Amino acid sequence: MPSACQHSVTTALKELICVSSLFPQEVDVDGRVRLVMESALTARDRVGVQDFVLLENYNSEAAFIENLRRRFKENLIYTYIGSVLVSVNPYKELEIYSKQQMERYRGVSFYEISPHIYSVSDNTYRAMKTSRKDQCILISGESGAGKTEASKKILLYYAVTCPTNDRMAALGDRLLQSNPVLEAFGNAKTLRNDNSSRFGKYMDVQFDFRGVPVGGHILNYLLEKSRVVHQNPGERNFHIFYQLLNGGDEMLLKTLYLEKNPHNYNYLAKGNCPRVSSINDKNDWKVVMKALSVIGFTEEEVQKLLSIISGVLHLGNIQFGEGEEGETYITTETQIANLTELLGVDGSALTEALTHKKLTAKGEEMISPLNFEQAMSARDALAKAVYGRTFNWLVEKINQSLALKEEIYHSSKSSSVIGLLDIYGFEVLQHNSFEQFCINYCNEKLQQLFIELTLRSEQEEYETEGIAWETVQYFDNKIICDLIEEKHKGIISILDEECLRPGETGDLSFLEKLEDTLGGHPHFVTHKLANGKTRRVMSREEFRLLHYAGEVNYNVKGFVDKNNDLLNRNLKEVMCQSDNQILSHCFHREEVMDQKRPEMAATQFKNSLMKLMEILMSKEPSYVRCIKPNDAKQPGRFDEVLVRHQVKYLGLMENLRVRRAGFAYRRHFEAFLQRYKPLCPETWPNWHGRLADGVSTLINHLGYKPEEYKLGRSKIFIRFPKTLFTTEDALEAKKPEIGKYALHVCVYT
Ligand code: AD9
Ligand code: MG
Repeated sequence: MPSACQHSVTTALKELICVSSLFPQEVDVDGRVRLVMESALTARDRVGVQDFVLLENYNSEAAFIENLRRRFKENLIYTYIGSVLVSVNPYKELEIYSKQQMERYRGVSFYEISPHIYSVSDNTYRAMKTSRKDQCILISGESGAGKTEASKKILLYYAVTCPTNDRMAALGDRLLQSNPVLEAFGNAKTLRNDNSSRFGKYMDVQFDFRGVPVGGHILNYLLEKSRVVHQNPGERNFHIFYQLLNGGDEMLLKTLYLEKNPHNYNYLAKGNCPRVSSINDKNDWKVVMKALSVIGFTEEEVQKLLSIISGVLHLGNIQFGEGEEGETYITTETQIANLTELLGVDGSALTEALTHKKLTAKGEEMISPLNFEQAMSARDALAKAVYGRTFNWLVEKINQSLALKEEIYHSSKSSSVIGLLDIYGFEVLQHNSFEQFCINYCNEKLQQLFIELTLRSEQEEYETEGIAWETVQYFDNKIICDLIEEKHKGIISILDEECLRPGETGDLSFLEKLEDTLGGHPHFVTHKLANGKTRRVMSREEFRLLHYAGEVNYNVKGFVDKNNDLLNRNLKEVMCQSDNQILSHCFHREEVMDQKRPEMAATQFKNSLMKLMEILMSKEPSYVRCIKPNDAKQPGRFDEVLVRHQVKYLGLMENLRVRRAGFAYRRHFEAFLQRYKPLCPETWPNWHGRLADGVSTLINHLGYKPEEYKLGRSKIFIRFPKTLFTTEDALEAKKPEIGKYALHVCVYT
């Protein structure tokens, strides 16, 4: 297998001609290349084309879907649109991820080999090494489409195939082991996906100049904390709770005052779904415990962590009673005793803080009793805060373990990174709330980035270069991003305003403000019709957003509270004094003293997404577009309606049209001339005139036909790879005359 450096530029170019080859070279389940004895045409009929660019009828959505379907039936889940990888979730284990498979893809270009997530991984890695530019791989698709699996496969590919040394060997392990830990605490079974990511994750893998992985860093985004206290029917809380109850030995459970049965815990009983056939909690527990130790968590830290996790379960079992005068009291004293120990807090202070609120008015502190409802929500708010902050602590600890060590940092100034983005996918549930609103907003932003970086930038380049071009129409979802995030009049601003200056009816007055400001917006709908009548099919508590990926009705109930994300001050005070080090790290004294209101949840999320977009924009992107073939999570089922919908909203047809209508190569005049000037007596050894004239002289001499190329203002655009390939061959033939000189000039500028 050729390595990256052995792989000459000429070979790389030759690979590209495979794009126009119709012979579908495929890998069977054993990893062997299928040398089928059937004609290329019949083989193609069966397995489709491996790059949609090759579709004869590339404008037809039906042909696109049929190609996906044929390949899916043959277990060929990957297909390209140029360099974008489309992946269909097989919902079964395919034997295409072995170490031998990794070796096949190592150092081999896209076009030389069948499509695979390893090919994207490898090409990204080589691009980083040769260009020294930071890269990122953006994985998108709806919930259950296979994003997390794809990101794990990419990481594994790097851990296995990248060069390493003794000092760095452990880093690969730690990078890999961060996944089971974060999944245990941040993933859960939903109706859409048994292992649904309930947080967004962006991971940078840092490489030194030799391509050795030397560090990593994770950014996490908005964990769906509400799941800690509530789950919809058929859904579960975060995996870790069930892993602990199923996997923890008797002794451990005893010290945590836990019983094995999840039904005994209010926070686990709501979804009525303690077991999931595809999940083995007991085994996963072992995996997570091992992973924690590989990452470097001490035994004491693990024990504190588990105390917190069980503390959350005990919090959920706290019950309140109502006295004759409406005062609230706790009826479950044992829980308080357990919590005192597990959370390391003062029992009576906790009891007081769960039933009373501390206020400061005109410099004076006042204590006011909470009613039953308020006490319940104070308890739930505490459980969410404890869990959410512990999750952030986990990420922080993992980051410390992956951090680029100081001395390596200084010796590898030229290090580059590959960023992997795996977020929660677009989600439409029966009942959509604040969490779905944030998740779907995040997906809008990602789609916007895709448009910016592929569709728009490609077309804009033709425009700036003055290349005649038939514009491909696509839906630009900027209008929806603006609707959500615009200052003063976007949904998030209006929600913040409602939190700061609440109306009488809370969530409903938020909805009224939305209607007042956004009524009439083409992507915003409520039950009110323009003529003053009522839209029957919509509840009075809902607003509908017409997202790029489909319509979603959001119920406003809980929006204000969730955006406020407040925790009573006296509860914070209790937690600050905890002698559990994780908790005292998570709850700071300054926070209690600080009277300034922290940013609200949606605004915080918006700002973190803005930063993420900046990070991603500064890197060279590669795309993996994941598709979910059916809603039943079953292998072999390809639901055309569902797939068509995804193909539509992911903009895959537009992506293909832009790609097809475009030019395979573009080069700055200078780079082109520098490389190919030996092929023309007038440009060799040096051309002294204008660069554009030099290029014209050169290609006239080479006999390029007008339909094969276009000259822009600073670049030459070549339509077919074949043209360049022929030119490369001519250069190769000249080699004895000119020496290796020219071949060192990179053609990929
Ligand atoms: V969500 O937005 O986090 O809810 P994802 O991440 O897109 O979603 P995930 O990767 O978790 O989906 O995939 C869902 C399930 O599909 C996995 O648990 C696997 O059972 C299955 N899957 C996905 N990709 C593959 C694959 N390449 N091979 C086999 C797969 N199974
Ligand atoms: Mg996921």
